[in-house]
Amino acid sequence: MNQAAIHRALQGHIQKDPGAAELKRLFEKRLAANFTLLQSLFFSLYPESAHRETFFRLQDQLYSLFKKRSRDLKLQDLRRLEEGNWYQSEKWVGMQLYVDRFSGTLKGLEEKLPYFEKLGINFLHLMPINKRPKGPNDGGYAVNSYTEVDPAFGQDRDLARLTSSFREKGICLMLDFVVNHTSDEFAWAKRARKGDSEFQAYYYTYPDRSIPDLFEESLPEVFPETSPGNFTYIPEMQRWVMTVFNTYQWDLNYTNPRVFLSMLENLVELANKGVDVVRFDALAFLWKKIGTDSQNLPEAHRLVSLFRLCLQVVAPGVIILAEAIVAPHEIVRYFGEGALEGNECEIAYNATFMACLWNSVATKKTLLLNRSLRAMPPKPDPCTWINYVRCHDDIGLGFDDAHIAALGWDPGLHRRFLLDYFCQRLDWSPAKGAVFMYNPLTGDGRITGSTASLLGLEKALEEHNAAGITDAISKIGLLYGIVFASPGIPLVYAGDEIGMLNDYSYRGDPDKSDDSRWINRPVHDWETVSHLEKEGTHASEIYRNIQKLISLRKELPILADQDNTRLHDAGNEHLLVFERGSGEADSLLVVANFDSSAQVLNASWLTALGYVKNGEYRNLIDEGSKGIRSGLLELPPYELLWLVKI
Ligand code: OTU
Repeated sequence: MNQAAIHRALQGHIQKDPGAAELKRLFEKRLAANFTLLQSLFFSLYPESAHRETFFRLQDQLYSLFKKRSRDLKLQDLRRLEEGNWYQSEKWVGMQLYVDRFSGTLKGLEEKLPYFEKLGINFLHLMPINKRPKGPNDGGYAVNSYTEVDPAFGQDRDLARLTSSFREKGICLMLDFVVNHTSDEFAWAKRARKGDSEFQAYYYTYPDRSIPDLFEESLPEVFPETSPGNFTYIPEMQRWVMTVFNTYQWDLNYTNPRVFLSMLENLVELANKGVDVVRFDALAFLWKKIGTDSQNLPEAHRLVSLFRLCLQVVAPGVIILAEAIVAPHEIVRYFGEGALEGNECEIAYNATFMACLWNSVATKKTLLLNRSLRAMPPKPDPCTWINYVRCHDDIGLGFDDAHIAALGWDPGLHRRFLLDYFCQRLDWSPAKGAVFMYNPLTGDGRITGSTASLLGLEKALEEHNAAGITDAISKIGLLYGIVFASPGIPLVYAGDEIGMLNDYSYRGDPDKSDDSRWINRPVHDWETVSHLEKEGTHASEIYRNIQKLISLRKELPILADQDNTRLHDAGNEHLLVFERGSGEADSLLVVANFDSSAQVLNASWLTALGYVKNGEYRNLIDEGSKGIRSGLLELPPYELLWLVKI
C-alpha cells in the first residue's frame, strides 16, 4: 500500500460540505501518516545532527502552504483521494503544446477550448509559461521565476481564470516544474553574482577548477555541440558554476536544505494555482556526486520522494510526472522502490517504448520493440505511463545495448543506421529528420523532426508521390493507434493531429538556430484547421483518424491502466500484437503491421483467442466484419487493427 492509499483509508468517507476545521483535521492526518517517512528521507539527505531545526521549519512550512490553498482545490483533493488512481482512467487523452505557438496567449488558449473538445483532448501539457530571459532560454526551460507568468503569455490572473475554467470542464492541466536549474537571471543567481555567499551556496559554485575538474572526469555532456563542459565561469563573481544543460541554466545545489525548502514553496505555489500534474523536468540530474555520472543517484530518488510526500500532505490531488529520459530499467525506478514504492512519481514518460516505436518504423520489424517490452520491469500498481509518439525534444536512441546485440545487430552500427535512416543520409528513406547534438567523439547523436516528416509525409508531398502520402498517413495512424491503446495517458503532440511538417524557420532566429529541436515546435496551422471539413486532404484524413481513435479509446474501459496488458508472440517479425484485458468478452486485441508489404496472421490462432468466429472478425477502426481468406487474415502495409470479440 502506498501513502496515497493510506491517506484514502484514513480519510474515510468525506463529509458533505466539510468546513475549514475538518479540512485542517484531514491535513493533520496526512501529515501524521507521512511524518516518519518525511523525517527519514529528510535526515538521510540532511543529517539530523546539523539540520534538526530545519526539519521542524519544514513541518511549519507545510501548514502555511496548506493554508494558502483554495477551498475549491482542497475539496478537489479530497474527491481525488477518494476516487483513487484517477489518472489511470481510459478517459484521459492529452495534448502537449507551446502556448505562444499554438494560441499566442493564455487568453487565446481559452478560445481554443472547442478545438480540444472536438478532438477529444481533456489533458493539456502547456510548455513553460513562466518569466524567462529575453535571449536564448531553452523554450522557457530557463526560468526567471517559478510563479509568475511571462508577460508574453499574459497575466497571472489569466492563468487563474484558465485553471478554473479547466476545472469546470474537467480538463486536467500539466505544467512544468524546472526543478534542476534556474536561469542565470533568477533572483538567487543575481544575488550570487553580486557576491552573496548565501546565494552562491544555492548553486554549485567554485573559486577555481579543482572541484569542477574532478566532476568533469565522470559527468557526461547533455548538449555537447552547443554547451560543452558542465561548468561556466562567471567573471562577476569570479567563480565557476555548474551548468549541466546550457551555460545560462545554473544547476541548483540540493545538498543545501534551504534550496529544498525554497523549491518546495515554489512547487506548492504552482500546485495552488490549480495545476493537476506537475512535470518534474530533468529530475534524473537532481543530485551530483564527484566520481559518478550524477544521474539517477539514490539521493535524487529520495529527494523526489521527499517533494512527493510533502506535496501529498498539502495537496493530495496533485500528482507528479517524471521526466526521466534514461535507460529503461532506470525509468521505472522513478515510481519508487522498496519502502518508497508508489511514493515517488505517479507518472513517467514511456521513453523506451517511444524510441522502440521509431526503431520499428526504420527497421520495419518489431523485434527490439517486443524484446524491450518483455524486459520492462513491472511498475507499481498506483503508477502509470505517458505514452507518446513525439514531444518537443529529440528522440534519444536509449535502447539497451544488450537487446540490440541479442538480435545479432551491432549496437553502434545500429544506432548509426537509425540516424542515417531518419536524418536524410539514405536516398531510399522516406524520412526527413535532422540530427540533434551530434558528438563526433562518441559518434552519438539524437534525432529530431515532426512526426509527419519523420514518417515520410514531407518528402512524399515534395515528390508528389501519392503512394508515399498514403503510407505516411497510415504510419501516423499506426503509431498513434498503438499509443492510444497502450496502458497510460496518451499525449498528442500539437500539430501531429493535422500532420504538420518540419518548421525550418528557427534557422533564421539567432536565439534558436543552434538547437535543431525547434524543427518540431511549429506555429499551429489554423489555416489548415479551418479546412478540415474538406474531404480528401492529407490533413483531414490524419485528423479524422486521430479523432476516431480518441473517441474509440474513451469508450473502452478495458483501456484503463489496470495491469491488464498481454504481449503476444505473433510469430511474425513485422507485427506487434498485444491484448488489453484478460481475455474477457470486452478485451481488445491490437495488431500492427510495421512492414511496407502486406503480412498475414493465422486465423486459427485468432479464433482460439476469440477474435475470429466463423471466418469473421470485427475491427473497431475500420468498422464491419471482414472475411478471412484461406485461413489467413491479411494486413495491408502499415495496417492497424483494434479487434474486439464477436
Ligand atoms: C528536459 O529534457 C526538457 O524536456 C528539455 O526541453 C530541456 O532542454 C531540458 O530538460 C533542460 O531543462 O536533455 O534533450 O535525460 O534528456 O531531462 C532533452 C533527460 C534533455 C534529459 C531531459 C532533458
